[in-house]
Amino acid sequence: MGIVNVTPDSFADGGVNYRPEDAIASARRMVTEGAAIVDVGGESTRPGADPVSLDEELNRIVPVLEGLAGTVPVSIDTAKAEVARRAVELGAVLVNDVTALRGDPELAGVVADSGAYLCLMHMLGEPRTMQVAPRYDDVVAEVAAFLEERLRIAGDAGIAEERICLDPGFGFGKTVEHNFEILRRLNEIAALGRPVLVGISRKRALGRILGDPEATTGPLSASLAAAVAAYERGATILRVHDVRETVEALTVATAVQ
Ligand code: 9MG
Repeated sequence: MGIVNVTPDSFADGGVNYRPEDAIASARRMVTEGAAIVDVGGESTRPGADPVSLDEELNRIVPVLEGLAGTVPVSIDTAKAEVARRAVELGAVLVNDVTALRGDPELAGVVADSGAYLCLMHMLGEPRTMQVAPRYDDVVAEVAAFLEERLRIAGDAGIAEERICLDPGFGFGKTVEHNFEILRRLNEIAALGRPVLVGISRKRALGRILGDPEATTGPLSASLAAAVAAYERGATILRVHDVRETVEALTVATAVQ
């Protein structure tokens, strides 16, 4: 899954896809590099980010989806039902909801009615405050229990389980140690029986494990190591900025397996 942030304020990619023509070109390039799907988002979810209005989010993503015109498999990264509805009309096939259906009460209905796929992600708190002293007794057990519960709630809302993937939410209300504990024990998330999506590409935990306590991003080398580690522990979808390099790393990891 290639990442196309249509935002001016992403730490990880410096807002390179803020202009629609750049976002469209990036999405097309990612698919030629081996992405099965591109995740288009108009609202930053980085730690400390402020929410954006519905109009602003639509203004950012609609021209991109119109420009792609269904030529590329698209995931829409949104927690807003109206954005998801518009995106699905414009050809999006997956709704990537970092709130796991806790943000907008209408979103489950949009997903159920459209037959889109859905990603349910774990987050402790909300982006503005989530990195303020996150605490768990057993982070993996708690994330797994949360995802199981959200899977049940999505099913109750009429979304077929076969269309849902689960995501432990690297960096969303987790310390560096929490993130690495989840990565080490990712097989426990895979044991829930749904495909596991991992988004750790360029995240700050990677920069911090390399020795910079103030890092806000991580380098490509660390992102590739994390992608391979996740793949080896059962991840099936990797949400990444660097598609070509990740496909190459995973090709080698697959050959080893
Ligand atoms: C939008 N977004 C940013 N990070 C993410 C992650 O780790 N997973 C998912 N599903 N979405 C993410």
